[in-house]
Amino acid sequence: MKQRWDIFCSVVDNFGDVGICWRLARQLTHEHELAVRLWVDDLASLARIAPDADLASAQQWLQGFEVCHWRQSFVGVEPADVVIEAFACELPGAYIAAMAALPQPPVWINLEYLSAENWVTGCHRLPSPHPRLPLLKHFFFPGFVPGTGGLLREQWLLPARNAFDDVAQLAFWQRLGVPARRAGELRISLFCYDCCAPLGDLLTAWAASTVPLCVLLPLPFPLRLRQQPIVDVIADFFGDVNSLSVGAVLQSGQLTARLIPFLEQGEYDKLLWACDINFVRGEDSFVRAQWAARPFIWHIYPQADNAHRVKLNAFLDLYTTGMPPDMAAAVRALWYGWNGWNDDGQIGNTWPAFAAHQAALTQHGEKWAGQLNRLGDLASNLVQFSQNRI
Ligand code: TRH
Repeated sequence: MKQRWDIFCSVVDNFGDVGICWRLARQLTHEHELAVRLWVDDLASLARIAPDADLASAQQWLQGFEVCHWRQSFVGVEPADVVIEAFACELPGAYIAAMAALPQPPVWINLEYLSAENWVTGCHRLPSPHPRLPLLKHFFFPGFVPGTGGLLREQWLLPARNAFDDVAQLAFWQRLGVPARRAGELRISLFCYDCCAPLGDLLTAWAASTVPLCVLLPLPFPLRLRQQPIVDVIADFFGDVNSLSVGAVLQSGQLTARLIPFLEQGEYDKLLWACDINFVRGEDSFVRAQWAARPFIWHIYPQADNAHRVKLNAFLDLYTTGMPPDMAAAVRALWYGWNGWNDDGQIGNTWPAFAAHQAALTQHGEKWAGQLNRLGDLASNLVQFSQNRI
């Protein structure tokens, strides 16, 4: 009989929590032959990245595993052999009680957020006994260095990326309704938080670029376009307030901006592979950009007291290791500017130096992805960890 895994996902906001749990559930099902049940409290967020999801179903089978709407009482639900609590979401009390009542309690793992900070290796795999019940929970940290759980990476991912040749790329652009690249054109994908990124300033720099630039913006809420502040910035910049809709093509100087639909998760990978430079955010798109091995810019999830600045610096320290100083400085300047930390609040002046290093950054991205690859992948590392405890 297949080993049973339950993954609990409470969506705090946006798409990262559910995006990561969905990816993990799929990989455990397809690559480790486990019987996976994914509990999600927000099916609408899931449906953004997995359009087959039925918003009205309390229980459904998608891509070979069970997806349950996490809103029921949980009385009578039998716990799985391995229980993943994603990002410290609180498991239902009845489910915890049922775990404790089993002769052999499940392996209980809290899958943590991703961070490059040094303390992570000291906390990875640490046990935490339940204060009252005979249950032990372990903390499991993804990460970028040995001594962490690594990053999510499906077995097919790098072979598929390597096989994504010019023909596949052309077919992808055709599916999106985007014309083939013009000679010398730079393609950029742009996924960022609505708040804080100095997009207007960057658009100005892009319009004045020496090469043609095509920027693709996937928009999560096509029917609520004007409620997304980023769309206002775009409308202001292009002076085109009324005709904005998904599919819009806007032009200024060397810059063409295309508003595209939010893509199914697998198609989003292809967008990252097909672009020369990727602006990503949060956690999952940030990781996918690293597997895409292209130059990328991280809009980090903003936290109280600028805690995210420490996190961003910790990552930059690792990622820029081995870069020539001027290249590392160009990366840091654009990343700081994009996250709102440049002293003058400007970002446009940091773009030319970053763009000048595009080819070298692509080479560096390959090396960096190879280094990450050697850590194993998060799903396999989770499986190995749990097998030693069952
Ligand atoms: O959406 P995010 O900001 O998500 C999260 C949440 O904010 C969460 O609370 C926070 O803790 C975490 O970030 C750090 O960014 P992220 O993580 O990149 O998730 C986006 C998901 O959406 C990812 O799985 C990729 C997917 N996606 C698509 O499937 N299609 C698309 O077109 C795009 C742009 C993204």
